[in-house]
Amino acid sequence: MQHKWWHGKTAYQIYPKSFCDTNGDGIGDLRGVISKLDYLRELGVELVWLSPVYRSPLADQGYDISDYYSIDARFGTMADMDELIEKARERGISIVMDLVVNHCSDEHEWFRKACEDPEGEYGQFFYIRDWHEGEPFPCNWRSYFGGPCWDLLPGHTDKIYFHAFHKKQPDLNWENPALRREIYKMINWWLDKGLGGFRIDAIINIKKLLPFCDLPADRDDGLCDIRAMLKRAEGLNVFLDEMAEASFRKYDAFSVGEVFNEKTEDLPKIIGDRGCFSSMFDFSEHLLGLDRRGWHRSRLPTAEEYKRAAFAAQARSAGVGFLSNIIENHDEPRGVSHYLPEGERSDAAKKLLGGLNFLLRGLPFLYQGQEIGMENRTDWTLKDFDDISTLDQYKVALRAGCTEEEALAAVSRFSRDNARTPFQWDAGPGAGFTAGAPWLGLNENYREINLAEQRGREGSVYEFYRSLITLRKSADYGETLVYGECVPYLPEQKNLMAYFRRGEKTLLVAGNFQAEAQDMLLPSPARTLVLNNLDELSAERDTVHLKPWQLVVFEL
Ligand code: TEU
Ligand code: CA
Repeated sequence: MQHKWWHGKTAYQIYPKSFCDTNGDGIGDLRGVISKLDYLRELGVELVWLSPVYRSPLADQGYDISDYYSIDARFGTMADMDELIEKARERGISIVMDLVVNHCSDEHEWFRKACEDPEGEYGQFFYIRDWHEGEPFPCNWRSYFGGPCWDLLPGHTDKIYFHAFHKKQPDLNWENPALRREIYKMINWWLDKGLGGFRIDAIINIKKLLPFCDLPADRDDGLCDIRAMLKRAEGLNVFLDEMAEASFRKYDAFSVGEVFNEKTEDLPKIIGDRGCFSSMFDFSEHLLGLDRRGWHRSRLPTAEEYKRAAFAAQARSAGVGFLSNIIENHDEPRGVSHYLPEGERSDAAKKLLGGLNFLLRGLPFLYQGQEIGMENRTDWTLKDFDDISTLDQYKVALRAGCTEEEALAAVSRFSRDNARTPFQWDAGPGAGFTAGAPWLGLNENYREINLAEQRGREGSVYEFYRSLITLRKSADYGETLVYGECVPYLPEQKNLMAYFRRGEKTLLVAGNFQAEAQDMLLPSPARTLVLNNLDELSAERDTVHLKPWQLVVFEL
């Protein structure tokens, strides 16, 4: 495998709106990110992905861009962005931005011009169709945020436009080479400013099954999940390869795709040495327990399911390329609340989950707050939520016959807002996030779970993550942890998640993923105990007595 500049790095996702507010308006901003660069360097991360800060009406928290070439005033200015890129570089940190090009905002000038002249040049930047009251839409696909993917073109009664997400996020027509050229020009403008690369948003949606057609309905609304269409759409890689050739490859830029439901045979084209992206996120664990009919029918995954999904993803990508491994992001509930059972979210269990994911082969991607073990809020009321996806799922649950309490319980478990509560810097007012009123309510446990309490405290979740990052960069084990193959060990042993990392050295990572103790037979004598999430270890000859939620790493 060709060695790349980013391979040995640990990545960190910042959701700027909830990271650090420096002007008291309750909204995190770029100056807040700049003020925390020394913190990020101390943690040891070297790739920082910023969720969108471009000009936007924030209908979908910035994933609805109205100007790709400017920074939204709520986050700061372009001068702040340039300063952030520069000061990050001085600390050995590359900034990665979010590339949201399946759609733009309905307030983007392209869309405004399309509404003025649907037959004109900019009308071709979107999917606009003639339509008359009472006629069926060109297809019965359901938006990710609920309802049909079609809405009236603003200012018209006989034209409609397509949106896979919210109606304020009109899909861009990637079949149009003029649109694609505009996108590549914008990417290169940002790369010329010194970005390290991009995270590519929702990119599987850019290739539609055309001409538009109905697919079998999967609910009583007569619509079907849009992902049923994506399975049938062919040719995505033609666009992705053209984009990579016109931009990323020219700059040796890092690119990580948000790719769901990919076909295994397509992996080499996506993340192989000649693939269109440097990496793609492994979402297989997140998809466990999810029911397409809605969050009210979805459940939390078990440890065994988690283990099998992780090992399957490792097997699929072995010898092909690098996955980016996560336990959470801005679209998911907090990992420790999702993968650890109620009542078992101790520091030991949080370190076990984080370590088992971090030490897999691939790029470790931490999400802000993961390093201090932030959890889901447990006191949501309906009016607390901001997220459009959550509010849609609440309605879906009610329509399916849930009571208001049942619907609220369902969305509280899966809401994206769980990951968007403000970062908990300290136990002071506003958790050190803001001097004002936060745009989204704090998790009240910030008095117990915050960085200030954990920094420098032996055995804290924060210090454990620092040791993981240090280990991955160490002279002794770095090569093995970055490039070594990942091979399951005793996969049949229930709730034991153990795997070898075989490179220059041989490491055995072993996690007791349950609340009961269990023994593990060593495959060969352990030369060194490299890591332990507890401050003790009981073993004799070839047997290790693992305590509940104990994670150990041996050099064999
Ligand atoms: O998400 C793409 C996406 O399809 C899934 O994350 C999921 O369907 C969505 O989160 C609804 O639950 C990306 C961004 O990560 C997400 O924040 C945006 O809302 C979405 O694209 C639209 O840009
Ligand atoms: Ca602010």
